[in-house]
Amino acid sequence: MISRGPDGRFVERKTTMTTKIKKHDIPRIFSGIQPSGDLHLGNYLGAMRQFIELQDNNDCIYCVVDMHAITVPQDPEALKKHILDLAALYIAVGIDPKKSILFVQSMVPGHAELSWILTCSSYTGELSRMTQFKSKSRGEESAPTGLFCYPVLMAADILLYDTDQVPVGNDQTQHIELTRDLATRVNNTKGETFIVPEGRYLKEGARIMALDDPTKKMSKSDPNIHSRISLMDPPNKIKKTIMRATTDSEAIVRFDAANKPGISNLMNIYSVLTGESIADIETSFTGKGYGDFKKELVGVVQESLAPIQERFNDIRYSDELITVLKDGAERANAIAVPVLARVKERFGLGL
Ligand code: ATP
Ligand code: LTN
Repeated sequence: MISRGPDGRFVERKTTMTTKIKKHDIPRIFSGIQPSGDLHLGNYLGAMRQFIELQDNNDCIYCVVDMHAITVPQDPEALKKHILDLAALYIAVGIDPKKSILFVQSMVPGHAELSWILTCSSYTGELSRMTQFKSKSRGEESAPTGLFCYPVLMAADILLYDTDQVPVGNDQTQHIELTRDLATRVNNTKGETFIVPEGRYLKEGARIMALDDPTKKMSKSDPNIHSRISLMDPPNKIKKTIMRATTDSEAIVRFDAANKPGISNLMNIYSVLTGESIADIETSFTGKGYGDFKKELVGVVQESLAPIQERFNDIRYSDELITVLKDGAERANAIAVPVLARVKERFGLGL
């Protein structure tokens, strides 16, 4: 039955569909990262470390979201390389394919199918309010439709697996809210169809800032390579980037994110990688200058990244990586197919 809702929009009132969706005994986690270039310390400390911790007590699904990557122009060969690089890095940092499902988005057709169905439940108004879309399309009269629909594809990724929780950075809050809105809207109009997922936001301390300018976040798209430390950076690049990192003129190793953002960011990185508290770091560097602290940090970062790089080199060109991704796609597909069948049934699609 179709009638107007309180806001004047046409809404379809709930029909007779009442099947309950079974709650999971173990929370299901889904997250994705775009294969859009070298991953950096921010991605690792902010997002991937949480993915690894979650593996032990949850049912985790991690994805290389290659279809999101083509919302901006991509060279096909470079994209293929970045997909395999990212998959190998997931494993190198500690995602265990025996514990978690690791797969490439475009290998499971349900993402694109569900994305279209959700597109038909979304409004241009809500999509044009997305800040990521606004910033990526700024100044252009006509923006790529893929960029506009990006958050609907992200909602499809999440809802396709009956996901309970989505670990992401705070920059993704609006996309998670849209996902929840779309799920609730479909549930209200078609009967219970989706689990409404929760965002699981990374702690504030997990935000790593750019090393050349600590007022902006470390980012893979920054043109200055000394703004970030990539996970595959060689030891000399790590040294160069840290030694030239922007600090202040006080030269006292003290944490004060508002007034001393540069040194505070470096102390944060040191603390997360070593497990030492900020207070202990301040104590052990009392009377020492920034040069001493930076030299220590160079060693800490080099030692932390060496095993990741070694594991990456072992797996990146191996048959094992391909086997893991094929197996991951099969396991993901086995979860996605019945969810998509449920959605199609609710929408009256097919026979
Ligand atoms: P871009 O700079 O091209 O937008 P990005 O480096 O921000 O990319 P994404 O692929 O958008 O990386 O993000 C992957 C994950 O890493 C997300 O969960 C995001 O919140 C997290 N992340 C990205 N940058 C940082 C950072 N500087 N500190 C902490 N977490 C981060
Ligand atoms: N938009 C996210 C990447 C992403 C994602 C997802 C994250 C695509 N699909 C599903 C969590 C769940 C980003 O830019 N970080």
